[in-house]
Amino acid sequence: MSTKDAAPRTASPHGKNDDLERDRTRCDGATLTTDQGIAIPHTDDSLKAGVRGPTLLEDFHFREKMTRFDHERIPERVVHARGSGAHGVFELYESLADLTTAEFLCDPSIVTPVFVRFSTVQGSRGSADTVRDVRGFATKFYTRQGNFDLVGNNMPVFFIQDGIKFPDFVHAVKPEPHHEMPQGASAHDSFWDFCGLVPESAHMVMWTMSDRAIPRSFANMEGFGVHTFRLIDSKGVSRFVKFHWKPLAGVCSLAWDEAQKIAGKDSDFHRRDLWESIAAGHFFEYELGIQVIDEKVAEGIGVDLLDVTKIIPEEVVPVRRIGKMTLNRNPDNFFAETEQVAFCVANVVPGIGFTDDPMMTARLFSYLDTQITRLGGPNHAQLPINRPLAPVHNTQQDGFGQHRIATARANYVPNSIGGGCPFAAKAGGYVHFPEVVSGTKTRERSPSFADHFTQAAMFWNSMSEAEKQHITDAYRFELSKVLRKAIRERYVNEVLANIDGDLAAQVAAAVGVTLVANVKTPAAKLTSPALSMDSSKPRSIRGRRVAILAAPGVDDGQIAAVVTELTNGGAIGEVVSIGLGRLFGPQGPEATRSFLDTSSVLWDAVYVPGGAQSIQTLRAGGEAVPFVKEAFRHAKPIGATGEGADLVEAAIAEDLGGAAPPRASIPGLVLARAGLIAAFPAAFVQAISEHRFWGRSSLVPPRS
Ligand code: HDE
Repeated sequence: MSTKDAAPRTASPHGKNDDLERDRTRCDGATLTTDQGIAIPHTDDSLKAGVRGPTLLEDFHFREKMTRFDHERIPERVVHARGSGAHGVFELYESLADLTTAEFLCDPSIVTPVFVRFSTVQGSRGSADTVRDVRGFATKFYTRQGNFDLVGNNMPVFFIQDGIKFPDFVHAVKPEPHHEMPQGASAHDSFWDFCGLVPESAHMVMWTMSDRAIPRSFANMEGFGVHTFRLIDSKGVSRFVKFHWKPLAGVCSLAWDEAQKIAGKDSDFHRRDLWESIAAGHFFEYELGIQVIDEKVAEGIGVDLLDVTKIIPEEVVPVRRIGKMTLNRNPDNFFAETEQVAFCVANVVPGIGFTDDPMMTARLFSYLDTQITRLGGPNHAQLPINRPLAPVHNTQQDGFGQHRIATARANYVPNSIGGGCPFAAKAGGYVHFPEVVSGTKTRERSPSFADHFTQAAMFWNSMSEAEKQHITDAYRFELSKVLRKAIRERYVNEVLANIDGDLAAQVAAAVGVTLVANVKTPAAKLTSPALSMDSSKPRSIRGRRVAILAAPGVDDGQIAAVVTELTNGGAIGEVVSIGLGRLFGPQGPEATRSFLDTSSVLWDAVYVPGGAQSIQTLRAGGEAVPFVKEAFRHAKPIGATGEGADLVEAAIAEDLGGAAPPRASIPGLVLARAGLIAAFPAAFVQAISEHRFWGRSSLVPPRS
């Protein structure tokens, strides 16, 4: 029974929130002290020999305060440095006891607390959110059997097939070594050099050139465990499984021009959206999905499931939705929670197991290893955000940052001094799947990993016309930034020509290279409709932000009707004006944004209400028309009532070079003159729920 629409239950009384409560400090009425608890009466002046004399070394308060400050930063993650986190809960729809012994997947009455961290990959901690990049989607399930970390991405494949190449790939995509540029971007020589020489990256690069790499919100991204894992049942039978997250808000993205501008206007765009949405009670929701396939059956589906550059199309093995995750609580402290959280692919619970995917094996080593440096030693599992809810007993000891005081006299197993404690688990402990393994040691790639282009072409073939155009534009943009012509030539001729001839030709023409290769587009024209974002578009306006452009003299009644409709649907409508405050009289709406502090790119839709004087002021001010024009370019829904329609029509005519087509033929444009005003709010909301009207680009003449 799906409980998809039910409100999330709160986690159990002993959930992660209660667990973290032990460590939350509150300052209400407290006295300032040193770390030793010594009360401090004064912290504005250091201890000096005379009011104009030297500061004394004796000043322990000054020394402690400065030393602590000097050591506040820890190394950022070597990849995925920029991230944002949230707490939540996972609720299972129905028992999967026929597939796994993992308790949190067998008992629907259990509410499992989770912590999720979303991230970009390439940029540093302070880089912009809306860059073209893969997004990390890492989830820590605090289950009663210990922590299960699903450390996934928002794309289901990866750039390389063997983890030994990960350092090379990361060096190539990160800023170049001599001048540390560019930040938060793959559009540079070393990335395209590597990808041109490593064609196994072709499929993943296709995904990163698609709009999936510029999501509108973390709420609008799918998530993927990427690797093939195992589910193991109580009889020890193992089946292959791929994990998916399906966002209930639908999948949608920004326009590339918009994403670049947002990076300057509000580099915290996704972080702010996550934070403000949760604070406003618009929780982010995702269903956990699984594709389960018998290992023997998997051998016959034409792709090697140990190869992370391949997917199982959803049309071949459907995704079964098994539960819902709701992100419903912002962290209290960014450093303590989002920065210190440590995910590890090796954190699995009984009933979930690994496969021989050579990328997975590398990851099983890398995460704990990197965290020992990043979090200052081996005891980071004791940090509040990382510690499991399940009790921890073992004989591991000492190391930097040990927080426990072990009282046992025997710190080894087996022992008789401590009565044998801690005891090995009698039942229910983690047992590795007893896979039979044999083989000759070799540094070779399996021939079953060899086909790099069929699924890249399948992705391309499955896109809508608008998606194909965006992908083509992305290749053009990125390769245009590559300074060395030989790298551009190689990518077009040795990679794109193997995927699609038209794509290769269009990109070649734009980046100044000649398509010399025989186009070797894969013979089988495979498609998978589920790959198109059109198949999972948003259906509601929840969380959408609508700019209402108004000046004194506006028709308040029109604003009120639209705001009510937006609020009812869970969207936010804010008045943007020539200044902030109550510009429309004491009863009128308040302008919470002005043209000075916001920008068209920060909104999902624009509404221009009527009122002759308001429209006259807005047009004279010179900001409103470009605001609407830009929204039009970015394919956003635009609505206007009364005289507002004049302003919108003027903006569109300007954008289309004076030749505005008939209004009815412009998708996503909702205009209502006097007679239609009553029906307007519902029609406008309907347009917003469709998110974007990419088809509109055919009306817009190309930029000179
Ligand atoms: Fe990671 N990855 N990765 N990765 N990865 C890290 O671990 C690594 C890969 C992913 O929000 C690091 O603690 C190797 C695939 C996410 O804290 C590091 C390989 C996928 C995050 C590391 C991969 C991911 C990381 C850096 C190739 C999708 C951020 C800091 C074998 C399934 C988690 C850290 C967070 C972070 C290694 C490939 C996802 C260095 C060696 C494939 C979401 O350990």
